[in-house]
Amino acid sequence: MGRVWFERRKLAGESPRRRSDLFLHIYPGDDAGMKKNLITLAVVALSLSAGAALAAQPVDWQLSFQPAATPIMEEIRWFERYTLWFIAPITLLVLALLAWVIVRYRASVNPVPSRTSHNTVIEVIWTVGPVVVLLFLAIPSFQLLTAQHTPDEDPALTIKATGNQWNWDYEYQLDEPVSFNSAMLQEGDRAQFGKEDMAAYPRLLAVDNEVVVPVDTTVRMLVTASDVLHAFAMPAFGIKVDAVPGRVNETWFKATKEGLYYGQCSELCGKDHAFMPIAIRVVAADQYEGWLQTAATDLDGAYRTLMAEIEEQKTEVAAAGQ
Ligand SMILES: [Cu+2]
Repeated sequence: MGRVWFERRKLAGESPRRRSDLFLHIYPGDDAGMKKNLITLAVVALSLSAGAALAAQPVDWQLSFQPAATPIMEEIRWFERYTLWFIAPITLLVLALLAWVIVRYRASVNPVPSRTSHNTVIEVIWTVGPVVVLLFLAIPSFQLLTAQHTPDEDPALTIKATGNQWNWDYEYQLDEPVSFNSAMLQEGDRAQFGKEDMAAYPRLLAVDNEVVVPVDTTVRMLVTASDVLHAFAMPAFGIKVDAVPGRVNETWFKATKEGLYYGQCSELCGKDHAFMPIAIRVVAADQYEGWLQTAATDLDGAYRTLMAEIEEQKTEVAAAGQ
């Protein structure tokens, strides 16, 4: 593979929002209160770490990325942290130099400024230093860029997404193609679709018909548009690609965690741009096969069966855990 730089790191899906909140509220002003808060903190931290695997949608006050659901997104998260190791020290160094110059060379203590205009050593350092830093950033960056355009294996499934004002058409490119439209779930339709759970099917992100894909499978996405520019984006998968009328763009993903993932159109496309979400449900291979077989003739029935299977699975897991 030649991607030696990317020793993949399993990154914990922590939630910055809660972390900063807790930091602000942890010290109540007295020791007894502090102890109580620390216990609460521990309980909250435990429950957060347990829930992190399911977080496949934005959370309030989120500061960082969503937890990764594909190897590419894990690499993106790794690269973001890696670049911070360069950005933070450089910013602090520049800040310190500025402060030093402002204080040490202010007019009142340094009335006669130096007239020095060249210093070879310093000039070599400030040329070579940034070049080295840029090399350290460029090499893993280009490797990540290449990886994003190169699937690990031949895609087992191709899905075409067509952006419309303001919903998406999906077409599974199989011998017997399956195609359907996916639009934002209307509040009044929750009961009809069995999507009353506001946490799993959040307002403005939930859709009527999700894209269903099997887990651990390389999926090719062909992306286009029927009217104006849109963009197909799925943060947890690390993909974002323009949907351009008359042109077919391509991307791919391999989701390694089952779950329901949300994205949004990411190109300003008109008045309802904010109301054409994208939802992808990653399920076990047999669940996907079952859904696909029914979907061609009875789409609603296919979703109902699939959702019932997933519910049953959850109940079994919960029962096994007790
Ligand atoms: Cu759009």
